[in-house]
Formats: sequence, structure tokens, C-alpha cells
Amino acid sequence: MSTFDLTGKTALVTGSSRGLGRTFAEALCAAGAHVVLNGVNADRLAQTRDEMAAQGYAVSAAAFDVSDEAAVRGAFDRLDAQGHSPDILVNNAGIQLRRPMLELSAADWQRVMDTNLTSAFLCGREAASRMIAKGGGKIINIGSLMSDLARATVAPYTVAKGGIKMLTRSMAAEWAGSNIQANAIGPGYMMTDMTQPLQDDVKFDSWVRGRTPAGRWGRPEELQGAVVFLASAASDFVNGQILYIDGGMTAVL
Ligand code: GCO
Ligand code: CA
Repeated sequence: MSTFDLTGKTALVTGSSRGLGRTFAEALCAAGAHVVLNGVNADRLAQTRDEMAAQGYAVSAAAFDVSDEAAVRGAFDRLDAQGHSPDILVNNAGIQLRRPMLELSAADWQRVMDTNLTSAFLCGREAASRMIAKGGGKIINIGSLMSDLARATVAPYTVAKGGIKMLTRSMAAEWAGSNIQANAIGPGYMMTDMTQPLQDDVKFDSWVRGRTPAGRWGRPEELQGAVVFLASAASDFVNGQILYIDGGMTAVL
């Protein structure tokens, strides 16, 4: 069996109705996993599940708010009952809010923190407690360029993604001994619905192309190999790392 094979594994991908989360879900299915899709909007989630099932993917859906402790607990209990307790957790759910800090409310700050960072702790804790009982598992946290670098007007997202990097290392510190490998992916500027307003901004678009050594935006499918790698036995001795998939942006001035 190839070490990249996920046959017989169950993966939960948070925030996978659309965008990168859906891209990650498709990659994990293609590698043999059963993927539990997640989103807070049950209707949109059901539509994605139906579309992916029609394409032949092995998927089910679990609609819950990843930032709500009770909802997360209940969801994991339901997954246990369905026999879908995750061997692989991808903490992808996240929102972006582009606003200068001087114009930002505490509520806006907290909403980004809850959705982008605390959710990874809440889901990670539920998943890890079950993985430890099962002898191990894989946690993949989705960071960002902003896990390492800041730019003006996205402070809460940046702080949360920096936290994702350090939460990943904390998970390794506490759970590596239980055969859990917790790592992160840091996507660069990718062509997604979240970055569409930036792609459409001529000035920003040319800045990205100039600042990225590869001279272009990334395509979501260019993240799929890394998520399968980190979800598979191929990465059993990798822990606490963040892999930037950014065309070289974080490596080069
Ligand atoms: C922004 C973008 C970035 C990207 C991505 C980069 O406003 O600068 O939204 O944050 O979304 O996170 O890794
Ligand atoms: Ca660095």
C-alpha cells in the first residue's frame, strides 16, 4: 500500500462547503478517504455534499458552528455514533475581515479570533481525545502567509493565523507522544472566492505578481498534494511544522 493512500480513513474538513476547504476535501477523497464535510450553513453544505457525491466522492455532511464549544462536542458525539470519528482533522474554517484596526470593533476582532483560531482548538481537542484512544491520528491546521508576515488592514486574521502556527506546535508538544502528527499548511495568494476582491483590484493583483517569486497567484489544486502528504503515513515523522505553499513569497524579499 503506498504511504500516500488514505483508504479506510475518515477525514473531517471544517469549512468545506466551498473554497480551499472543498479543494482539500476533494483531494482527501481522491486519496481514498471518506470525508465528512462541515459548514455552518446546512443548505449550502447539503448542496456541496450532493455535488461531490454525484462526482463519485465518498462524502457525508455535518453542519455545525466550529466556534461553539457545545456544538463541536455534540457534532463529534454524533460522528462517533455514525462510525465517522475522524482519523484526520483539517482545521480549515476561517473568515477574512479587511479593516484598519482603528476602525475595528472588539466584536469584529473576537469574531475572527473565534472562527479562525479558537475553532481549531475546540475541534482539535475533541479529535485528539478520540485519536489518542485509537492509537494516533493526523491534524492539519490551515495557516496563511499571515502566520509569518503581516500586512495592513488584516490584523485579526493575521493574529489568528499566527496563533494557528503556534497552536500547531503546542499540539505537537502535547500529542506527538500519542502518535498524533499535527502540522500546518500556509497557503500563499491563491485564486479563491476569499481573495476574489484582491484579484479584481488591479493594483493589488500587480503587487502580488511582483512580490511572489513565481510571478503569479496560486491555484487551489496546488495545495492538494501537501494536504494528502500531511494526512498520510508519508508524514508520520513530521510534527509541529508549517509548510508554506506560496510561490516563494515568505522566503524571498
Ligand atoms: C489578504 C488575503 C490573505 C490571503 C491568504 C494569504 O487580505 O491579504 O486575504 O490573507 O487570504 O491568507 O495566505
Ligand atoms: Ca519566517
